[in-house]
Amino acid sequence: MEGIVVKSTGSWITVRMPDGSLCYCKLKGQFRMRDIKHTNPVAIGDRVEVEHTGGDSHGMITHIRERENYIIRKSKNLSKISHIIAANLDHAYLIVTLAQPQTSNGFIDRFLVTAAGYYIPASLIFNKIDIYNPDLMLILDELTSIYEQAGYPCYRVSALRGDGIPRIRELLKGKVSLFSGHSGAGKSALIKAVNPALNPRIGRLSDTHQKGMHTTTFAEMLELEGDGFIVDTPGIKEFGLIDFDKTEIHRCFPEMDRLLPQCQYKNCSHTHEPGCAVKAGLETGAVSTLRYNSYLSILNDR
Ligand SMILES: Nc1nc2c(ncn2[C@@H]2O[C@H](COP(=O)(O)OP(=O)(O)O)[C@@H](O)[C@H]2O)c(=O)[nH]1
Ligand SMILES: [Mg+2]
Ligand SMILES: [Zn+2]
Repeated sequence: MEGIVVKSTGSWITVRMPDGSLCYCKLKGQFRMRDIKHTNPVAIGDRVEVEHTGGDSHGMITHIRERENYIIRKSKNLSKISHIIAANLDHAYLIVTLAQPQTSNGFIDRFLVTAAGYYIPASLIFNKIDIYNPDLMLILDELTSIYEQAGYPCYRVSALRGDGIPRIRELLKGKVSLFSGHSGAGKSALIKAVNPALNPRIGRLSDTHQKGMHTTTFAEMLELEGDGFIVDTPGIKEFGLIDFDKTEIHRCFPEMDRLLPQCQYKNCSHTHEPGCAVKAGLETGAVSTLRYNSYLSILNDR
């Protein structure tokens, strides 16, 4: 029987079976050493074949289905071994806040580049609109227009007040969705607003032990009532990029990628080349300066 891995932190791997029951599993020995690129041979979101061993509640994972996609944690050193945060994601949502805390544009663009790098469709959810003053609302309008023009849907919500929540609930139905964002942006509160029966830890990470310490936090997969899963990523600041080449970065900026055929050079980096359609787009407003600057900054530090 095939199930989906919903937890994989302790010594048991929790697999949700098609009937909704949970099965606590061990990995068959062969997998443990197979994949030396990753510290974890099985990750949440993995579709796995389970053989029951002790009644219905215990089993053995005998097969891991090939992943459609996955994201890894950004590694702290030059180690070639990475940790898979989650696999088989349908959509990635970045929870953005313009205040308390403020999410920087650089952070938003890095997230979007990463999602594109993994071929995961992404959207932005602007949270805490209940506390935005008129100036922030103007910024919100501006960002919404920039990102929607680039091809990323933008939603505005207040997890606290309930604005925009039914729409989000609708989007998540039947999907495996990643929730990411700065600590304190309201990921947990949003999850609770979408599905009050769920109880993610709200407002914990930023205040106590998170800062400065090497805390290991794990993503968790939460099952939504009425179909669907959310992958919450507490404490995960940035995702790692897989085998990324400078010449591919523009692919992760859809509005620039669309213009490449009009650049004079097929391999235009949109920096110094003559006849560059992206640079021309900066003049006409087809490409936003804010996005272009993020592009340059990502290009430069790789
Ligand atoms: N004003 C306001 N505060 C919020 C909203 N959503 C979350 N918060 C608060 O922001 C803090 C961090 O929320 P939490 O869900 O733990 O953030 P997480 O770290 O992203 O999971 C908590 O004190 C929440 O009560 C919102 O829509 N409006
Ligand atoms: Mg949280
Ligand atoms: Zn160009």
